[in-house]
Amino acid sequence: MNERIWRKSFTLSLAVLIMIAMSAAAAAAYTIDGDLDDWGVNPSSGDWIADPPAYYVYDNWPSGPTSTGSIHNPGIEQCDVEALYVADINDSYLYFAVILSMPPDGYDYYNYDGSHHLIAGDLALNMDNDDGSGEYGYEYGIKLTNDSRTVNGTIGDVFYMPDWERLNPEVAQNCAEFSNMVSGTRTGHADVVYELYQDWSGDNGWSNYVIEMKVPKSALGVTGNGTADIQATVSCTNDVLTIEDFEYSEIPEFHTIAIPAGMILCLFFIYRRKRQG
Ligand SMILES: [Ca+2]
Ligand SMILES: [Ca+2]
Ligand SMILES: [Ca+2]
Ligand SMILES: [Ca+2]
Repeated sequence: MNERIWRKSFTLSLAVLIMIAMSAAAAAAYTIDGDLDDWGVNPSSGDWIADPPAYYVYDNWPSGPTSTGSIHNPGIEQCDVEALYVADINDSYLYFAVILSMPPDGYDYYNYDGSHHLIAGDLALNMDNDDGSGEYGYEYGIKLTNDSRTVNGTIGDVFYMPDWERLNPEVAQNCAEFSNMVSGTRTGHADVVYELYQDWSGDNGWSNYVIEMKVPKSALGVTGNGTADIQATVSCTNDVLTIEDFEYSEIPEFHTIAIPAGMILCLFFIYRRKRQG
């Protein structure tokens, strides 16, 4: 082939391949940094609804907004779970975000019989959408606190077949049947950021917090497409948000990533040899 034409067609195909690779990278849109701008969410500017393909539910006590049809009173602002999000962008992970008012170290609630240490509930997943598998149907959980009453491990650890308990039944509103894992079989680890929510640092006289996480589908036993139920709550179960029938996709096969990357590398080396030769 004429050298000049060869070079021209090579440059064109390289440009196309780089564009394909870049658009694939752009789809990996969620950065685990405690900022939900990448979800299209910012309550300070009234943006509670996440951009597609994310699912959302929100219910902010006392003044709304709410997507649940009512505004639930959690007793104290610290127990308000404000929003829950989940997304699948057809890569090897599932992405979750929670907006809540419970600090990462929990909150000491005092009443007539003393102090009660409240914490965030662990994220609960009914990955097979079968209420008969897993306690209360939720056969997977993601550990979200270091509280010693919960299952041993580090924040982000994923557990299969956890024993779910309500940690503060003595002050519970019983909006959910359970809150935290006390045991289980570890299957993997999620990236988790749980911190003060910079974009919406408080409401109703108390701070707001954000939990953003990225969980390998392999740790959740994903073997194909499916639907899941997800629950976020607090240890007294005074508030709960659930997303039902979230549709997730199978783990992408290696060749969908490897073939374009390999083609770019091959072309690069052919081009270099031709230039040198
Ligand atoms: Ca983010
Ligand atoms: Ca609130
Ligand atoms: Ca709420
Ligand atoms: Ca189940």
